[in-house]
This record gives sequence, structure tokens and C-alpha cells, in this order.
Amino acid sequence: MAQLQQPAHPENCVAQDEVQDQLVAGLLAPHAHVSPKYLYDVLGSRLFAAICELPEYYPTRTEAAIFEQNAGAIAAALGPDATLIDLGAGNCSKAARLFPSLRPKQYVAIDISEKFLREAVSALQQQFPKIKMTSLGMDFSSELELPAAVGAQRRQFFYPGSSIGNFAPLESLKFLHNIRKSIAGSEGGLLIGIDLVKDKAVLDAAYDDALGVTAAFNLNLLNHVNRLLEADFQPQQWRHRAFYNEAQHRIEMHLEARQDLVVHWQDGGMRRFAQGESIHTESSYKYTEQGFIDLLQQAGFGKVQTWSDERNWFMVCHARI
Ligand code: AVI
Repeated sequence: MAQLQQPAHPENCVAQDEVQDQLVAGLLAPHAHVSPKYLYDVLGSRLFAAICELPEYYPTRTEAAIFEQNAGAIAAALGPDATLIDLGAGNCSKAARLFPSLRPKQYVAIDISEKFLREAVSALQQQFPKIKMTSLGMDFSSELELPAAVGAQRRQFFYPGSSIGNFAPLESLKFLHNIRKSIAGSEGGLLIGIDLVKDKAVLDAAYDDALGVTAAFNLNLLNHVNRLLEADFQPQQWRHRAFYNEAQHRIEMHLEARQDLVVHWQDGGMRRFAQGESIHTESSYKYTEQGFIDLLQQAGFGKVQTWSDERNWFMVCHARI
């Protein structure tokens, strides 16, 4: 297994000054916000893996069933000898389930949480010794510059789990555009999972589960910010809030102050939060089938194949130029 790019931060790969500037700007904004990428420290990545097992969180298992039921057709769409580039690989389990039908030549796992990724890829390499594997710590949300070690032919990007939903629509378009540029000339494509618009009650429950795992996932962001910013957030002073905003077609996740409080961070930074005031930590956009196909076309993808489940809750697309 090859490792590329040294992390500038012990837990992930984004330069520390940039991280701190971004966090402070978000915390001081009139409506405070923190990017959802800070949900994924080592514990956050493990909590997300637990969310995927919850009865209320249907996307993971619905998508897995679509992949399983259409394995042959999906493998045919991607073709042989692919370089499978897994964006936001996490514990790599989604890609690993495709290996028997897809038989990629190379597997490139990319994630912001480098430490967690490294452990996952080395375990996977032992299971599939014939596939050349590379782990790459990088924040691919803004740029997608791949190192020379990544095969230039048959680049098949893999972006499952409706992770694109965590970008605002304009950012999604830019992101799809970057992928299209990276595929150009390589006879490759993009295999992507999309969560579809559905009943509000189903969506609300998926992001506010009975066991409180999603609440722990959201609150853990405060511990992560404490480490990154030498801040003094106390998670017990905050509550998890998540709901489907029907007008915006998105789940919103917030952390809401349970009482009036003050948070301090390095270099004398601070902010007062009144009881009920919140920090927006994540949006998860839901698409209609046609809405997402239109977005792919705007990004320059001409050929799109789709697969869905009987309830039409989730869609898998393979897009080519
Ligand atoms: C990673 N991402 C697609 C998840 C989602 O559904 O938006 C993150 C998540 N947040 C809360 N639960 C799951």
C-alpha cells in the first residue's frame, strides 16, 4: 500500500492555519456555522460508521441493496481494469463490497481523515492483495489534483452515500465539474449515490435517531473544534437539532445552546451564545431524479445510467462524458 502526501495536521490533511481561520470565521458569523468536514475526526468517523447501521438511517442499506441487485449492470457500465477513486472513502467498506464484481486494477482511497483511512486501507490490502492500493489524505471538496501515481486511464470516481448532498447546489456543480475535468481523456466515469426527496417524517427520523448516535456525532464536532482551536466548548451545554427543510430540499443539522454561554478560543477569541442560538453544522440536500440528472448535464456529463430501489428512496448513477 502506498501513502501519498504528508499531513500538515496530525489527524487530517488540511493546513492548520487555514483550518483555524475557517473555524473562527464560521464561529463569528451572525448565524454561526462550522463546516461538516469537522464532524470527521477519528471518533466522528467511527460514529458515522455506527449511524450507517441504524434502523432509521436508510441511505446506506438502500444504496447497498441497489449495488447488490445491479452488480452485473454496474460492472458492465464501468468496464474492466478501472482505477477506482473512492472520494471520502471512510472505512472503505462500500468500495470493498464492489471489488468482487468490479475487479478494479487500482484502488485509490481518498479521505480528509487520514489516520482512520490508513488503518482501513492496510486492512483491505491484506484481503485483496492483487489490487494495487493507495491511500491519499486530502480535502477534495475544493480541488481535485491527483498525484501521478494515480492511473491516468479508466478513472472511475466513486462517490457513494449521497455525500454530494453535503455540498450546497453551486458547490456540487463545481465539484462535478472538477471530476469531469479529471476524467477527461481517460475513458472513465463517475459512480455516485444520491438520496432522493421523500416524506419529511422519514427524513427527520434518519437524522435524529432514537439511540442518539447522530446527536453524539454532531456534538463530537465540538470536541474536535476544541482540539483544533484550543477552544472550551462544553458539549453538555448544547443539544442536537436536525430537521428536513422542505423549501430548501435539505436536512439541516444544528447545535443549539441549552443556556446563555460563552465560548473562548486561542489568542483571546470568544463568542457569546444566547439560549436557543445555534451553530449550523451540516446540510444534506435531497434531489429529485431529474434534478440530479440535470445537474450532471450542466457539469458536462452527457451519458447517464441510473438504478433505484422499489420505493424510489435512493438512486445510483453512472455518468460519462
Ligand atoms: C456523509 N453524509 C452523506 C451523511 C448525510 O446523510 O448527509 C452525514 C450524516 N449526517 C448525519 N447523519 C449522516
